[in-house]
Amino acid sequence: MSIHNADIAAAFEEIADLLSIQGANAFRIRAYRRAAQMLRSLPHEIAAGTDPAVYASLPGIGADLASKIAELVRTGELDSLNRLRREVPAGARDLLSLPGLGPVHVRTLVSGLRIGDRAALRQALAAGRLAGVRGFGPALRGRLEAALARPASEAARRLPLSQAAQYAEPLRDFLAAVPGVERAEIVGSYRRGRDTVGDLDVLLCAGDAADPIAALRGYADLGALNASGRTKAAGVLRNGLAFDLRVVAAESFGAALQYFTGSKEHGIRLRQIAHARGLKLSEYGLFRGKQRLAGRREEDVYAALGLAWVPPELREDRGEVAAAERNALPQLLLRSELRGDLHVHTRATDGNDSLADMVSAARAAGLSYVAITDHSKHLGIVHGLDAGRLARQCDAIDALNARMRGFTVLKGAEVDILADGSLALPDSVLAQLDLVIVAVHSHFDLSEAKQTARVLRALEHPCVTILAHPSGRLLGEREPYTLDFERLFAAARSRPCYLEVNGQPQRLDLDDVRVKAAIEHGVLLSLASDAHSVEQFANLDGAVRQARRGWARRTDVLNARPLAELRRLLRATRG
Ligand code: DGT
Ligand code: CA
Ligand code: CA
Repeated sequence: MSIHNADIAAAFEEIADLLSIQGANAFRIRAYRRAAQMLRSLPHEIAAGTDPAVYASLPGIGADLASKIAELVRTGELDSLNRLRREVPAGARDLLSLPGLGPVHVRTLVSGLRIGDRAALRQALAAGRLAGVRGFGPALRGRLEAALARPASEAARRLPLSQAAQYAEPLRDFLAAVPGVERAEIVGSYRRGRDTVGDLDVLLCAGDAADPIAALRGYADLGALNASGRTKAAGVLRNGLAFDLRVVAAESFGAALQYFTGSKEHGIRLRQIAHARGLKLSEYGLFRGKQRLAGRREEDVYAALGLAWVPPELREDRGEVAAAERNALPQLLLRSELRGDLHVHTRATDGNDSLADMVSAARAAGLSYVAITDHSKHLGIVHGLDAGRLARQCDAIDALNARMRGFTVLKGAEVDILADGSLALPDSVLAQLDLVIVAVHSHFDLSEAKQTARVLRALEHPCVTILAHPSGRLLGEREPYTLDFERLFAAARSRPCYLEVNGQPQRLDLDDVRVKAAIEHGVLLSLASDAHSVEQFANLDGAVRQARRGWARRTDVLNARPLAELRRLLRATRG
């Protein structure tokens, strides 16, 4: 059996969770979390062999973690994780899956208050025992009450796209290589580039002689398979990800691609248009009576309905069908149109690589400028920069710029928005930077009114350029904080300042719906990798995908502008 990066990351993340419930050393916990984050962002699979030395060369992986990776690759299990699972009661581990509850909360509940499972937590909330307990403000208590009132099935987990990809791509490659299979595509929400996927939908084009479903029975990552005949199957992969599979003939492939890419609502719109023209649209084709008007190619299906071809990212019934009828779909942003990246970390704070290496990697990613935005010194941030260290980093950037042609490094910082909306670095320091990113990294559970007032106050600061990951969500881990986005968009537009689309696989923040709303408010977006290591410039792909789902064009994006224009837009924020 094969171990994917996502499996190793999940194991390390679980170790970190369990260790922090136990109150273990914060440094040790952080090492596991950073390793997990690094593994999730690697563009290639690492499970090549069982020699720990190979893994020790990865950023942030020391001898201990390297031997754990080797053990996982060799045995599929980790002794130390199994031990932790025995030590931490199942009820306490289950509490971690509740929205808004991190390991520190769970430790407070379990060790401090003897609340060891959902039932006990429900009782404690009802009895008002958590009022006044540190970290359990009214917003979090309300969220927990709501979550505990929902039946467990509704909390069924969706997988972040990046994790699904680590299973989807090998599955597609495997099926594409089965003799007689002409095409293999992962369709459904995966093809639409949605931030999370419920299941994978696999579409194959194959003639009668091929039997890909029989071949699939020998697939190493297969958990279970439920097939009915040679054209239809459903199953689960070893990591619990479910899939549906359909095999169709070439003359229907385009229609099936359209049908199973969805969304369901987009498909319904198309069928309404077909119906109005006296036609019938199905996964087999577009028909007038028995005559097939289109079906082989997806473009033909749209064209035969009088529609421009709709990029999969837009197929959510958010106005795209009407736009396709008028031939007025937006010219969606391309990755190749990004000129720079305005949110990047180095090992001066919590990144893995040096300034010089990050700059080389940015150039290699096809960019022509990059802003270095290490963290300000503040509680909870490792080695945050103070004024002195930031000044030295600025000198190093000047020296680099003096040596380079055709590439520019901008000076920036990612500064915490403190609880009251003030910033964690003094104005005199901020004024010397080319740009200032601000972000919420604490006090996630303020009321909507307080959180909104806090963030808006930060944006009023004359040095602030960009609000990073505006909702604060972490997919599968942390809900977005409550914030009045209408007011945020209005404020960003009039100030002006810019809003980030953070491409970290677990953030993808702003989300698609809010990207569209921000653009409609006339707010410019900064698409950012938030790279903490050289590989993570690949996060820009995720930011672009998300922005496309929000209808973003080149002109909506701050860092799609050439440097001179960017500089003008940066100056425009200086109040
Ligand atoms: P997911 O899996 O929750 O992330 O979302 P999807 O969009 O992949 O949904 P899924 O897997 O249930 O179905 C895949 C596609 O198949 C869906 O996007 C459109 C099509 N489809 C499925 N069920 C229906 C249906 O009842 N009516 C129509 N028109 N299309 C459907
Ligand atoms: Ca699906
Ligand atoms: Ca499905």
